[in-house]
Amino acid sequence: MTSPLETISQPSRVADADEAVGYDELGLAARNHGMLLEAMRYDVTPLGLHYLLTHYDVPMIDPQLWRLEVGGLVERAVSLSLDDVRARPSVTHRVTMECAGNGRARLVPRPVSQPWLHEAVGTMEWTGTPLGPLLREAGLGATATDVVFTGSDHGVERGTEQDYQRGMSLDDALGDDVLLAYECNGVPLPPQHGFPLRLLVPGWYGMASVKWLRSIELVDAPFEGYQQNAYRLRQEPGERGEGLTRIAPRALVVPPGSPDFMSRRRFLAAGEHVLEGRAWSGWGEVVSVEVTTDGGPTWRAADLEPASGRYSWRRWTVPWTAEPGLHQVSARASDETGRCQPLEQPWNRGGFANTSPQRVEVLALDRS
Ligand SMILES: Nc1nc2c(c(=O)[nH]1)N[C@H]1C(S)=C(S)[C@@H](COP(=O)(O)O)O[C@H]1N2
Ligand SMILES: [Mo]
Repeated sequence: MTSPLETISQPSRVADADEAVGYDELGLAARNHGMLLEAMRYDVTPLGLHYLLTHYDVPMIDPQLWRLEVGGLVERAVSLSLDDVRARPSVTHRVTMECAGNGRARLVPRPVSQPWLHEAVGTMEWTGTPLGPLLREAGLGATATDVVFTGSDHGVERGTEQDYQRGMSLDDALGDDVLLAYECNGVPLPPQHGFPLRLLVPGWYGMASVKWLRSIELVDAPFEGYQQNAYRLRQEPGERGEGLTRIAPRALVVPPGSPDFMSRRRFLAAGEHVLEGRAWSGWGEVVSVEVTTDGGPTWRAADLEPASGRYSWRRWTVPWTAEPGLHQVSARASDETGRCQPLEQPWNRGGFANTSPQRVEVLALDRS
């Protein structure tokens, strides 16, 4: 029997050739805003400029009533108030987070979903308590292999009613830097970023970092729920595909000069400029950024500034003498594991991990 919810829920779909972005995608884009690319000038993305991705509605949570339940295959179930969580040892990590769907709208054909161009990224300082010690205090059951994290938000997606839930292997969840975060950039989490508490998995695509966290459950098999199954690289709908985990390397350019309001194309005075941007990878340190101003034939190595944390982006710069005329600026990153940004992106049905380089058109004007 089909659920009545299927009548209001869109199936997964790839746009027809030349099909324009629809009101459904516009509605998602208006809710889930990106980071303004000029905000890459800040080492830490100011609160409010970080990107946002919320599948359902932002839930309204009373912090007095809220509790975090830790249960399942543990020796003693634990229930914590927000004060209990805040009383635990705290750490702060500067983390670059990116949505796995960043770049989706540039794939051809376009998977119909949140239509990100390049801007689903941000770097904030997240403060919270490490997850591992809390799980160990609850006592890891002998048969526990995996952990399920549940948020307080509720909705339907592709016909499946659900609370937002994600799983991780116990080994990954016990990793050094996995955090239960209650602050970002030094203030309590705002509602849209997961108030009062979220999971934060540094280095991983954003979907792993469950917002509005209310329960942590230890289980004895990998979690196979909706969001686990959705975030996989597939060509065909029925295929198992590879699960998304860490963030693939990417470099972005701070758009130089000034923009046209509508086209976002850029202009500046011909002459000496410094191009700048950011580069990151969830697999290891970024070791090179190459930049082109002629749309690809020639690439030059950019200067990289030191990273300000294991999980945060690196600033890069490169001097540029802009001759009068039209230029195409792009950047690409490689990391210490040998992963690099491909020039041609392999397609996948979910529209994930499209790191094909951003192209910025810049008109240099002769004003001498
Ligand atoms: N509970 C819950 N957690 C969630 C989501 C969600 O919709 N519900 N979206 C995920 C996705 S897909 C991303 S990219 C990040 C975005 O985090 P942000 O909105 O704080 O930038 O949160 C993740 N955690
Ligand atoms: Mo995402």
